[in-house]
Amino acid sequence: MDLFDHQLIPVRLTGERQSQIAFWPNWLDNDRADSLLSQAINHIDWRSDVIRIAGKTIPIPRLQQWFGAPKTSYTYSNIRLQAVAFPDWIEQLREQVEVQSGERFNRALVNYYRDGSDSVDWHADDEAELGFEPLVASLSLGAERVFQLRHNLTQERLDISLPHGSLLLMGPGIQTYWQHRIAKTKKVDQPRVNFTFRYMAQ
Ligand SMILES: [Mn+2]
Repeated sequence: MDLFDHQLIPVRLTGERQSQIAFWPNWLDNDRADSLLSQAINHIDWRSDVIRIAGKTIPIPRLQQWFGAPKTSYTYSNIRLQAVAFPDWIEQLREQVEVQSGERFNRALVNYYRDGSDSVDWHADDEAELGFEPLVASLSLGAERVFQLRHNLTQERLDISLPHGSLLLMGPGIQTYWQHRIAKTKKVDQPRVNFTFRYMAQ
């Protein structure tokens, strides 16, 4: 792990206000990234959740799991996720992300995109439970997918390709002024797992 091998990508918020994305494209070496990917795919108890839109029940196009303090939960799009305690191997990863970013994280939403037909639509990680201007640290494992960002007011776009073992930290205000997605793609037939670390006060 090389603390200095990273890029700071400037991100416009509004008026004079700027934020940034910190990006470590080669954060984990290949062997560790490989072993974490297979550990995640084989040992996380993946949930297949549904959302209800206009009375219809639609499965979300990915699997997921939510880790945090036992007896806490997280709700988005009317999906209530009861927290699973951090297993040791994810706890170790959480601590490593804290050291690298200099920020605190005590929750992880983990997404499993089984192939290019899995996706997440435009959204922001802005649930009230995450507090004001939450930071989100995102570790990517497996197939490289394009992380797309779109400014809410100007429609400005920013695309970042996320390689196996990369770490990306979205700075303050980005969830307020931007949305992000992982679009479906026919070019990918391999799985991707994404650990997104967050902080919640309770
Ligand atoms: Mn998100």
